[in-house]
Amino acid sequence: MKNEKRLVTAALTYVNNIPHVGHIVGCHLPADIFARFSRSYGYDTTFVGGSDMHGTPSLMTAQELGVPVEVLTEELHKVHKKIYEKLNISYDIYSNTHTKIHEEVTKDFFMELYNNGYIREGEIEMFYCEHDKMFLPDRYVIGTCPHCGFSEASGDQCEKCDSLFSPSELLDARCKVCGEKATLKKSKHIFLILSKGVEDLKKWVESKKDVWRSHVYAEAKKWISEGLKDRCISRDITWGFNVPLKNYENKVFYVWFDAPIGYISLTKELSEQKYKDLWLDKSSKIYNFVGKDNIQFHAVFFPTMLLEHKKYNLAHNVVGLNFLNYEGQKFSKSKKIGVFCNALLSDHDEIDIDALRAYLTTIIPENKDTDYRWEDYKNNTNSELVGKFGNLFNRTLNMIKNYFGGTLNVDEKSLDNLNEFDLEIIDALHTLPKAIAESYERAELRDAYKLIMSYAVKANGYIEKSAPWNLMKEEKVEEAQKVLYLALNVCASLCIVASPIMPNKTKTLLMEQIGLALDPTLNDIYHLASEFNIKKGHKIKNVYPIFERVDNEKLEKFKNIMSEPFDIKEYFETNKK
Ligand code: B3M
Ligand code: ZN
Repeated sequence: MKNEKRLVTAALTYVNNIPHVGHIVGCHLPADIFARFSRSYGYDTTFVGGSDMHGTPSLMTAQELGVPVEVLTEELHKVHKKIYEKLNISYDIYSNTHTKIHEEVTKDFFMELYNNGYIREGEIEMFYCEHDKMFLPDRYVIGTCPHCGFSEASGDQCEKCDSLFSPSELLDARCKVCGEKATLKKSKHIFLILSKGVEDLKKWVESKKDVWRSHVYAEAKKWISEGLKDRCISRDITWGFNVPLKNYENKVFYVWFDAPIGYISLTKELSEQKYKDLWLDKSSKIYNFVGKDNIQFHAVFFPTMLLEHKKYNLAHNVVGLNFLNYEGQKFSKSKKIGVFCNALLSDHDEIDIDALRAYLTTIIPENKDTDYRWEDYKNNTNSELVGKFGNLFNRTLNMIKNYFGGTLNVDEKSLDNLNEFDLEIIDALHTLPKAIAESYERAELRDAYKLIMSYAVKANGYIEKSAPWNLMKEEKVEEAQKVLYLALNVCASLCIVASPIMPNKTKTLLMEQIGLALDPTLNDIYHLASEFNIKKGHKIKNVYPIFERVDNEKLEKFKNIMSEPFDIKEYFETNKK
């Protein structure tokens, strides 16, 4: 085991709907692959996640559906949890931000900031609805756009002409809930003073220049150079944690104040010891995986909160991702454009989770926006997973079965007469797992996948060049055994290095087909990927193709079940009955 204790976090997803594939590749999957790799590499790894329960969008959705917001978020939280389980996201805890423990941690965190002088009061002007007796967050206000005259513009932006404006410019403002006139009214709020922590923040960001991806570093620098204005951290809504200050009892914390503190609470909910080891002990390392629109909060806003609070560790790496598009377009629920995850809630034969994970890995938007394309899903399955990866296992195991009744009577020590092809593949076994580990370690998961496939291609090439079928014809039985022995070792090695991406298939291959009593998802196992794991007299178990080809008909079926957006209204109507 390595000494380093690692905390891996994936952004806490809002639960006003269910996730689509963009959320999966935008943080849950890369975080999971990284966490799985970290465990396998011997880091003492903890992976936390949860639902972000608070915020205006959930409250609005609940009101639109006529469901209490507690019920809406709790139900959708369960749905989210099931989907991530189905996708094999290996959270050590998947909880949520509406818990007792999170309320305590948030309030303590706030009081510490307050007592240290980082909180000030201030007044802002907001729309108010006399009828509903409530202040209206931007999304609750509609009116006429001051630029194009569109009559359904919302709070601070117009969907029609794309302009942004300050809410006071909106003409004929109305309350979205009841349609009555909305008027501007002053309201007292609390602000987090960001400027006091800015020098420490600058130093911290500078220290990340070579650690973070360049677009994350650049975004942090941009926010800092624009000057950090104090942030309003209270809201006049009824959903969230109440601000524990006199005269603020009716206000709640801004969702982005409590949500990132959620990482701390989730760790604490998992175990008190882990909370101490990961948040208080300076030697731990935290990795935040976050979508594009969350970068500023993880690289600027939350770190400033932590710096001002002083007690907790800051992230070592903020792994910021970009956006995923769908066949060249933006995901859109209303237009049914995209790949939604509700189909994962029921069993469908068409869905092969590891084939999906593998394809999604190829489109993780690491350095730029990427595109989900069904044709690419099909090609990846057929040419990479079936044609390269699966084929290597299938032919190797089949030849061992057919030529030697499934048993190999050689081992590493009895190898002699190694030719240049043998030496080349042995060299690959010694070096490629290391190169793959380096890609994983940098969270460059697409590269890790590419290297894995090139490793399989190399092994296939080795078999082609060595042609055991000819050796058998020429009665060079020992040589044929040697070739298949080396190939089988590479197969075992591939199971270990590919396990973070395809945990199910690689486990089946290693344990049920190759027949080694070795679970590739175990902790601290990665070093075995560069070793000869097959012993003399080894008997393989079963042989069958591990991936299935996707033809157009199957693709069409899969596409249809995955393109059906989740009907939240129907879901709650059926669930109420
Ligand atoms: N809930 C935004 C989102 O779901 C927000 C992330 C919180 S991370 C602490 O994309
Ligand atoms: Zn109203």
